Amino acid sequence: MLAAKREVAEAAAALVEPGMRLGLGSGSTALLFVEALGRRVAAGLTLGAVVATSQATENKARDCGIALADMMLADAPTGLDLAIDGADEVDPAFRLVKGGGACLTREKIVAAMAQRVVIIVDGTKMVEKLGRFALPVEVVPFGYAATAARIERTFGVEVVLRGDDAPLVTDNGNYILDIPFGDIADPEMVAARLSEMAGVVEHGLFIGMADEVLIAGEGGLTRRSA
Ligand code: ABF
Repeated sequence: MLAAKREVAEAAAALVEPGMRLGLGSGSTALLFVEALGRRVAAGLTLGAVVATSQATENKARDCGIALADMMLADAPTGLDLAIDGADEVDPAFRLVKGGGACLTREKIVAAMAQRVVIIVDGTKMVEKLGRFALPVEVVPFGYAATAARIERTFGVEVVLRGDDAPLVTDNGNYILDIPFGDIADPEMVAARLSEMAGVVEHGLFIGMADEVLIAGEGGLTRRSA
């Protein structure tokens, strides 16, 4: 599995061209990509503005000698040439479930900024139907029990607040509710219903965002375009 992730991470780093404005994803595969990119930067590759989708990725990028733009500032980049990120599930229509690492909101903002979004996964992430992986939803802590109850009433599924002894707090200071759908029959409908709910910051369905998927498997690397 690690070898597959490394292979796909190296292939993603090879897609980066000099001067590109880049979005760096989160999760173990994306962090391997950041390491591979760091090696190219150390070898002389120059980049345009680079933004990270999580504190963990920010730390890794800095360790690898990659300079980052501050996304909290008014003059932060508003567009990117390429974003490279992992996923928890990818279906045949390139719809994604993301957020297993609790970074979905920044990941979606960065993907929305990018002209081209490349998703890097190992073959186990490719599914016929989304939903086996519980769908992460980032919610504001204020009134989160009411938000959870509204989600449960809407979809008839019991949600789980992420965290063991205490709620997990995201990089944005919010909580994560996981919805164990099992099978999402209509991802567009679920996405639309969640987006209009008070208290929901963002959900982990990424629809119409991925342009390409790089898949590492036993037979080597596959590249698919939307
Ligand atoms: C992020 O990290 C995600 O949105 C997804 O939740 C996760 C995938 O992690 P990994 O590459 O470790 O499987 O990209």
